[in-house]
Amino acid sequence: MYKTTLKIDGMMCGMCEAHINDVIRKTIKGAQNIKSSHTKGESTFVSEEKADEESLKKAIADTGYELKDLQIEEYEKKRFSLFG
Ligand SMILES: [Cu+2]
Repeated sequence: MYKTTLKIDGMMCGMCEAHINDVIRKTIKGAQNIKSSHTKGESTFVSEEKADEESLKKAIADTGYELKDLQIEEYEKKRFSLFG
């Protein structure tokens, strides 16, 4: 699993956050935990495969925003076991 953090220019309100969340959902297959913040100018999501920067950049630009930075880190899904 990978966690991707996007720096995005142009988000002004909750509607913008929803637009970006939609873009991520449509662009990244199986994206989970999609969250956007217009105050931070940041979106994050988790995915099985490494996110493709070029397709995200294009999809975000097509929606009227600008991808300024993209960081990917390995993400360990928390596992809970009843058997310790
Ligand atoms: Cu807005």
